[in-house]
Amino acid sequence: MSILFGIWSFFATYVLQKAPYMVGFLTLLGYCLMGKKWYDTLAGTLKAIIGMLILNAGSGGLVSTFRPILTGLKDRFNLTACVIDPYYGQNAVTAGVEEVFGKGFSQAMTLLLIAFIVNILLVRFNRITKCRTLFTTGHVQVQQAATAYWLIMFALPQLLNNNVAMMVVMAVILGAYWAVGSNLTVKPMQELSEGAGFAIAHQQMFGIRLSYFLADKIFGTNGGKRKKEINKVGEIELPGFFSIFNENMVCTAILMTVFFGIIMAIIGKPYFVEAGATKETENFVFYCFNTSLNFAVYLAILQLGVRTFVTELTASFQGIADKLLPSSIPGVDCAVCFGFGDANAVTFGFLAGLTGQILAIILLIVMHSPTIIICGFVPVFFDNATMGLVANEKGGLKACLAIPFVAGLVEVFGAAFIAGWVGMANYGGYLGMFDWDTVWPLFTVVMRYLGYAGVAIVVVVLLAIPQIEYRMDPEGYFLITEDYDAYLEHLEAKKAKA
Ligand code: ASC
Repeated sequence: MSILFGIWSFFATYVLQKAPYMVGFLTLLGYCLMGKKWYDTLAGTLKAIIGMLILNAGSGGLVSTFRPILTGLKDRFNLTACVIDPYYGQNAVTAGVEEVFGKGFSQAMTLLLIAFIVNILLVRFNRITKCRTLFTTGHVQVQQAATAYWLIMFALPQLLNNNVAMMVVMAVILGAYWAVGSNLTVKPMQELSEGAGFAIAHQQMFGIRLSYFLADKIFGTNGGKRKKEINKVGEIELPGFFSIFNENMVCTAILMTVFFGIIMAIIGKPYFVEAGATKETENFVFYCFNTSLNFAVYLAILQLGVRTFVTELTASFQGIADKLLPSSIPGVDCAVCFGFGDANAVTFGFLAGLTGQILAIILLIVMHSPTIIICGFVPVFFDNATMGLVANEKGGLKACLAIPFVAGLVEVFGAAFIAGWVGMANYGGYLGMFDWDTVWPLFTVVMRYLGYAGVAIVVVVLLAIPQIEYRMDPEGYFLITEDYDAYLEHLEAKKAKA
């Protein structure tokens, strides 16, 4: 028994929670199931792990360089504010959960495991459930388990005396959210990547689908019903001087230097000297310029990581789809989609989202909101860049700017409401990613006011979503994950008939 527990504990700590090794494990399993030669399996597994590690180096570099700049605003102006950022959110749970609910978070790993099993079962029986995607992003699952723990205990205090009921409720809701949310991104991602064979398993999955839907409805062809030229970011030929913006690295470098240059100038040199980021003797303008250029550097690293691991993971996943989880594809980190579509849409989506968030924060201050939010780098960049990229595919430049801008407003207002209401703002942070500023607050309200009936409503609504999507195109629904070329032919045939 203790050996089994040891194996499980090793797996939970070093595989389940660490995306590179989870991806490596799935690649290994997939290739083994396909009966690949051992040395090809070894090579593929290593490439998958290394690719994810490179991706993490890129996203980690972005986060560690640019997060302190945004939170510097808070320190510089002595604001008591709630930072929306997954790591601040996790710290807030750790710091506050015991004090507020009299319950520590020692059951987090059990919750994670049961919720993951719920996800696997929903995919295993997908002829009934219609769920096609497996969540593989462990670090995000940990953050979400922590936040869901708080939100659900707040909504259903009656669960506090019943550990078993609490675990079941939480695991079912969280597992269903993982399966259903990532399933919603199948279509946007298959279109964006031209059938690369992955979905997104992150924190803005409903946001991705909403962005895809609205971009097409408002700015695009409305499902082919409207004749319209879509001016995608990558297709716009800028004249003269502006043509340099067509080059992604140059565009990112210039825009980030302007944006972060302004923010860093507002914060001022003494703050950065005190934080040990620069020296009194170093030229501050040079420091700002160099820091801003690193944005383009980390983005390039991140894209290299994507190119390294995506083919290995999706090719090997075929083995899992054939033998264990039929018609399924892996759900991966949102940064993976930055390797597809128009690279500049990532930058534009981020800047539009940041503008929306800053405007919303100013409004909170002006309206004397009891909870003031500070934008964290992770939501403002990863959410809005992803949604911008998706919006651009369906609705072009205008969608790529408008949708993340509105999303930026929603992220701040949604976070201010939920973090203030449930008391997480008092501990300085909230997860703050798009789904957690929209659908999760909604779940919390429903459960808080309707109790167990609310739990049933949340679960039924979640599980109904893939059913509705399936009914809209029963023949194409599984084809899109099984054989993308055949799916495209199916779409053509459908169009010809109509
Ligand atoms: C998150 C989180 C990160 C980033 C990363 C993006 O939600 O916790 O570290 O997004 O996953 O690549």
